[in-house]
Amino acid sequence: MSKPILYYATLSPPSRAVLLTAKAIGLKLELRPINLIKGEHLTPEFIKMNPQHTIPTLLDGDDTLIDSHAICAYLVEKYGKDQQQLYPKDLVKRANVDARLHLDSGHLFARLRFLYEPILYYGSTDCSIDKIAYIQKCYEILENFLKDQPYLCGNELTIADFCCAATVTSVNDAAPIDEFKFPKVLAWLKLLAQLPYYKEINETGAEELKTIFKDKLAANRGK
Ligand SMILES: N[C@@H](CCC(=O)N[C@@H](CS)C(=O)NCC(=O)O)C(=O)O
Repeated sequence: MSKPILYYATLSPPSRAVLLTAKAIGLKLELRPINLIKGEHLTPEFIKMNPQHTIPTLLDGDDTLIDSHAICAYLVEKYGKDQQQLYPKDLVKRANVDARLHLDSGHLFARLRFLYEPILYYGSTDCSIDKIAYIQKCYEILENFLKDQPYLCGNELTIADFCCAATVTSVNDAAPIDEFKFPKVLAWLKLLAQLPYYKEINETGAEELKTIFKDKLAANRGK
């Protein structure tokens, strides 16, 4: 059986969430890098495949899947063997994971985009305190979830941790995580960093994105 094909970029937090999930379940993917700056996601072929023109996009046989959260859930369900706890079968547990995935989609990643995209793509210089504070508001929510548990949905690692952490670690230079206000968020990131594949898959791309963001902001400001 041929491997599922992933259109992705290491700079892209949602792509990294899918890569972390694939690694956690031991699934090999055929990787096809997409350069967003060059507009490789805006070709007629790509838009035909994914009308939302986003990465990650997964091709599995004749099926096309879009959205990192949906893809992570699909991969665990279809290919995870002893790793079903990453997306639990129990309905209540699963609903909690889904809720955290929506937190990433609707709040965390949405706020990262709101800050990053105008600077990366449209020459903006707006790195204003309200955008930063808006992201840090999400850290407050994460801190509350992590109050009595090591992972976002309890004592077990789930795909919600991958999705939220890939976003947070991509924006925590512009929107720093205050160690006094958010100690649990920092402890959670440290815990995830212990995964043997985490550095290679998440950290390198996250650092690269933060550097590009800083350089672009400075260039837009004419520095
Ligand atoms: N909710 C989507 C968001 C994906 C997304 O916005 N990816 C960005 C790269 S990080 C992208 O493809 N942007 C190009 C575009 O929106 O045209 C997911 O989780 O997959």
